[in-house]
Amino acid sequence: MKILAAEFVCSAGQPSQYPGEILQEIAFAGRSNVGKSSLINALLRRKGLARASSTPGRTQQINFFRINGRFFFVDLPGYGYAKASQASRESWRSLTESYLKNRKQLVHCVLIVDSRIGPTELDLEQVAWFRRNLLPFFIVSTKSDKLSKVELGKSISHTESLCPDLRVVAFSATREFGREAVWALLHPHIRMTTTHS
Ligand SMILES: Nc1nc2c(ncn2[C@@H]2O[C@H](COP(=O)(O)OP(=O)(O)O)[C@@H](O)[C@H]2O)c(=O)[nH]1
Ligand SMILES: [Mg+2]
Repeated sequence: MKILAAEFVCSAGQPSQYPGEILQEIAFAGRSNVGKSSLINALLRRKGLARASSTPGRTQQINFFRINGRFFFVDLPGYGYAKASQASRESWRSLTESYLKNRKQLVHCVLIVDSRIGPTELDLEQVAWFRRNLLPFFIVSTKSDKLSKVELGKSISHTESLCPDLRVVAFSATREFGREAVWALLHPHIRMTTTHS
């Protein structure tokens, strides 16, 4: 995928703030601080576009990025921030669940896990939730640069065993490792309306 344009469009704290345009959307979900924004930046080769914050739990809204004027990347707020209050957990749940359940133009999701840790309880709950709601998705196992080749192999097998029938892609934002593999899985879900590829 050649990225001709990638722009931040808006942050939404409620459905009325979603973009009005009808373009296909790909949503990225994962624990707070897992590396969601870094994955988005690496896929788009735009440093700092999706703010890669080192402070977990700060991104509480849904962020929309328009790519090539044709589709959106949607950065969902991260879950599992230990210091989050009950009220902010509930507001996270109602915001993200209503987006994921009701957004007609959502065509595919990406669930990001940390390759050093593997899927946590919360990640597995998210996997089950995606399945229950019939949302198509695959898993990106990020921060793979922190592991040796052997450790990474074990981590991916572990993730695959916990998440049967799901594609798991090893990724590193710092090394841009796995970037093409992620695009290869996203590509079929983005309808081509121009001749660019
Ligand atoms: N070594 C390494 N660090 C990463 C990678 N991806 C993200 N990080 C770091 O992890 C922290 C959280 O990343 P961020 O993208 O903001 O996570 P988000 O909260 O899920 O959006 C930041 O300090 C990033 O620099 C990666 O692939 N490798
Ligand atoms: Mg982020």
